[in-house]
Amino acid sequence: MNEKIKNIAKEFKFKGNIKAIEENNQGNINKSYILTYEDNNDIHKYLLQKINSNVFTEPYLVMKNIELVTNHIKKKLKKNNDTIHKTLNIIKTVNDENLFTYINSEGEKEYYRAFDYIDNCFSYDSLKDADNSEELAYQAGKSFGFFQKLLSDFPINLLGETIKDFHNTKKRFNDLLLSIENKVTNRAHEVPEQIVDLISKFKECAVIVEALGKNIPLRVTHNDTKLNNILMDEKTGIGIAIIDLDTVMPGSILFDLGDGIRSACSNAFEDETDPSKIFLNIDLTKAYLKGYLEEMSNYLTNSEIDNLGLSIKILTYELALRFLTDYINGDTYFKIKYKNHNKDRFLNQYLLLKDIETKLEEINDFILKTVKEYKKA
Ligand code: GN1
Ligand code: MG
Repeated sequence: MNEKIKNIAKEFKFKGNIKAIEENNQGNINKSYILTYEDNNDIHKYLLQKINSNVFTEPYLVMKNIELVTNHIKKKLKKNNDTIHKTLNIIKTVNDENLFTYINSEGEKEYYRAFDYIDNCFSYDSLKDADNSEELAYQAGKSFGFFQKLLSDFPINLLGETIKDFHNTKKRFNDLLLSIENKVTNRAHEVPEQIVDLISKFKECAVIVEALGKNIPLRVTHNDTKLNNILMDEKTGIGIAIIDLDTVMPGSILFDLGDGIRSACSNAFEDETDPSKIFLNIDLTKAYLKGYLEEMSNYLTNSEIDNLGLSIKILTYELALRFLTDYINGDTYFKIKYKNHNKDRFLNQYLLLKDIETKLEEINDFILKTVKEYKKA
């Protein structure tokens, strides 16, 4: 058993005796462990995470946001007698704090937090090989729609901005230009045509961030709506919980929809390198939108509806910028598994972006038609 983690676990109000520690390698940012405890004859499972404090420089603010948002969701679920859906439940430290901190042997401060582990669920990294992929895409869209619906009356001024400019396309674009200028590596020379093309798309891709807080309202946004952040019930297949609430912040719900479809409806994993496999699956996209709009049609403003389709393009553009910037900067942000990992991820998102552009008209028509249907309902 990992002795270090076992000792850290003693700092939390977990029930019973520790039986197992299992590392979970899904995320690109934090380190996660699944802990199993035995309490008399009951088994309890917990998720213990080390927060990446290079990325999340204000871990207490992250936890405050999560606490506020999950309390709001819990209250709503209770009021609606909803016993199907769940949300994250923070397990406090023995000192009743949201975080346990300690200084490691290198003198760095480490931050740990814990949640109940939501068991008997599954999640997907990609729907490409799933048998019932359309049903799953529908559930994915519905889950994030439901999440946003529950939070639609949350007082947005209570939330702090934990990562500044997280979905600020203009800032992400400038970061790419800076990385090219700074030349930490010479890697920008490997993809000159793609860079020229990204520059040409900048103006169109800046429209959401330019309208944010004006035409497009600020709302509670998850900001990391990857497919594997939805837990689906093993028996029913229903999406029951949205996890990974670290980036819950004020933003536009368009960020969530765009990022969600980029992630769930791509035909390939984010690091697939075979170009023939990288495209947006239009049937999955429609299924996702159907689920999302079923929940959200009556809560969206006209300016949000008008930009839903475009948001898919913009969020894919943004992630392409981010992977490329990190590649040029020498891979300091995203965890990589091999040398050109960020380059492969970039090229993947770039191809996905090109494909999305060819499908936007069809997507927009579908959105208008579907919103009309549900607005009546
Ligand atoms: C990161 O760690 P993970 O997989 O939840 C990133 C997201 C990216 C994603 C791409 C805080 O999320 O923004 O879309 O990788 N999260 C952060 O795989 O930067
Ligand atoms: Mg995340």
